[in-house]
This record gives sequence, structure tokens and C-alpha cells, in this order.
Amino acid sequence: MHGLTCDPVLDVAERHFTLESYEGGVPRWCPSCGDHTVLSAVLRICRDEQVPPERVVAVSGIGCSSRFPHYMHAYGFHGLHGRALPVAEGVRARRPDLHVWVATGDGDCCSIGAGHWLHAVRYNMDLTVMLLDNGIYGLTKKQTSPTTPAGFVTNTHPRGAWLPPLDPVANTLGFTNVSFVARTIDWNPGHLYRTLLTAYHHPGLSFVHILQRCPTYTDELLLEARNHPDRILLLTHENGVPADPAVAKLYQHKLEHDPSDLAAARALAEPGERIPIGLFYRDPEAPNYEQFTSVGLGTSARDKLAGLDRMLERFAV
Ligand SMILES: Cc1ncc(C[n+]2csc(CCOP(=O)(O)OP(=O)(O)O)c2C)c(N)n1
Ligand code: SF4
Ligand SMILES: [Mg+2]
Repeated sequence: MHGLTCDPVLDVAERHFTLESYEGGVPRWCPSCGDHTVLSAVLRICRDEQVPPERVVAVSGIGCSSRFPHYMHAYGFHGLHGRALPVAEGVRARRPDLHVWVATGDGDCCSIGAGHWLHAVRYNMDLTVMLLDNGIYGLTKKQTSPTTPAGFVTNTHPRGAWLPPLDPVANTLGFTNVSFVARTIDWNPGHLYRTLLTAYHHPGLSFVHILQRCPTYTDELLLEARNHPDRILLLTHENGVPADPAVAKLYQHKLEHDPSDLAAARALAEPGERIPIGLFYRDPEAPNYEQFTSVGLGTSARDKLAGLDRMLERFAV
């Protein structure tokens, strides 16, 4: 009689992921655009956390920054202008096992998408939201955005933007049920990486405001902050963004800020002499709408139909 005599369990090698495992198409952003460094940080986090590429989703709206999903080898959705957040919420509602990165711009999030922004913060679903703020509508070639500083000359305001800009951090800290707000800068990869990693591990919606270089249209906006580290105020705390020795050495102005203190976070977000970077606020206990949307997710089609039949029976005449 013939048959297997050895143990039939296959010796399958464990999967290991490298940066290449997550790399998508070649980015078409302008040279030195800050979007490149944000993409690099996200790819490094995926690799360092060894998330299987099929468990990663990148969602965006429309804009230069919203080209993000094309450059990742993962699931992706390059959506409609302003609609990144509701799409991302839909993904999490059905597939809470996937990690969702949202790339949105200052126009995409704070202008046409503003209604979705405040409700997404309130719904607090588990998303890592990166607002790439270059102070302009980049894709549509230098039009005023809600974060364009007053007086800055754009193609829609040739005599200078008229209104005071809104501050995405200050606004988000004012929304109901906010659970995570941080700010970082694209030109310091150490701070960028650690901020996004902290956001990645937060259970709930983590909102990260990224000051992003746009050398083509708004290079002068961030020039001073880039060239003079004393324009930056580094937020430090044991529960904040973990310290990076090189970052701590570069930024001499530091403030010990407890990220559980919402009132202090709001005060910090007011315009001041320096630009605070780091974790403003974190509340891991804030209600998360996924606790509602995930109810019954594992129910089989057969059980769903049986439940429907039972409901309809109640109305039988
Ligand atoms: C409904 C709709 N309105 C307007 C546009 C045109 N549009 C495309 S991108 C964009 C602004 C993008 O700016 P931002 O979100 O800041 O992204 P950036 O290009 O600066 O990264 C606009 C107005 C559009 N695509 N769809
Ligand atoms: S226009 Fe600005 S934001 Fe858009 S790709 Fe070029 S540098 Fe980046
Ligand atoms: Mg923009």
C-alpha cells in the first residue's frame, strides 16, 4: 500500500516585507515637493510594522497630494475632490481589519471637504489622516486655499489673498469628540516619521497636520521655518511623539505639553511667535463609531435573511 509516511505540514517561509513591497508607481510630483518625504515615511512605517500590503488602503480626494494611492502598492481609492474621508469611513465600516491612510490637501479637506472633515473627527473611526498643507491649490495651479496667508499673491487673488487663513489644528481641536491632533513638518524626516507612527498606533481618527513644501508655488511660505530652527517650538512629553535625539538637538525651543489637556492644546494652537510641532491632544477613550458599524459584521447571508424574515413576520396580516 502506498501513501504519505512523513508529516504533511508544509514548511512555508514566513512573509517578510521590504520597502519595495509597498512601492507603487514612480511619483510624478515636482522635484523637492514635500509629498515625496511624506510618502517615504508612510512606506517606512508599513515596512517597520510589517503590515501585509493587502491589509493597507490609501484613500485620497483630488489634488497633488491626493495622488498618494498611485504610489503605494496596496489597495487604494483616488476619489472625488473633498470626499476622501467618507470613502475612508466606508472602508473601515465594512473592513475594520484594514489599515487606512488618508491623504488630503488643504483645499480638499478644509474647503470643499470641510463638512466631511468635522463629521469624520466626530465619528472618530480608526483612520490615519494626513493633511498635506502647502497653503495653496497646487494641482489647479496656485489658487487661494483656506490656509493661504492673507496678502499672499495667487492666481485667484493677484493683489493678495484677502481673508485670514484658517488653522487646521485649531479648528480640529474645536470639533466634538476630537481624539488625536498633531502637527509635523515634511523637511524633518525624523519628526515626520515618529509623528505618523504615533498616529498610526492611535485607536481612532488621528489627524496630522503636515506643513508641506511646494517649491513650485509657495516656496517662500515655509522658507523661514525651514532655515531657522528657532522658529519651531518642539512639544515634548512622555505621552507625546517619542523623542528623536537629532530632532531634540536641532530644535532648542521646547515645551513640555501634556497631550491629555485639551484646554492647553487649544491655547497652544493660537498663533504665536513659533510654530508648535508634536502632539497637541490625544484621547484614546473617545467614542469610536466603529463600535456601532461593526455590530453584526460576521453574520452570514443565511442568518441575515432569517433575521429579515423574522422582522417581516411582525407585519404579516
Ligand atoms: C468638485 C470639484 N471641484 C473642483 C475641482 C478642481 N480641483 C482639483 S484639485 C483642487 C484643489 C487641490 O488643492 P489641495 O487640496 O490643497 O491639494 P494640492 O494640489 O495643493 O496638494 C481643485 C479646486 C475638482 N476636481 N472637483
Ligand atoms: S505643484 Fe507643488 S504640491 Fe504640486 S507636485 Fe509640484 S511642488 Fe508638489
Ligand atoms: Mg494644497
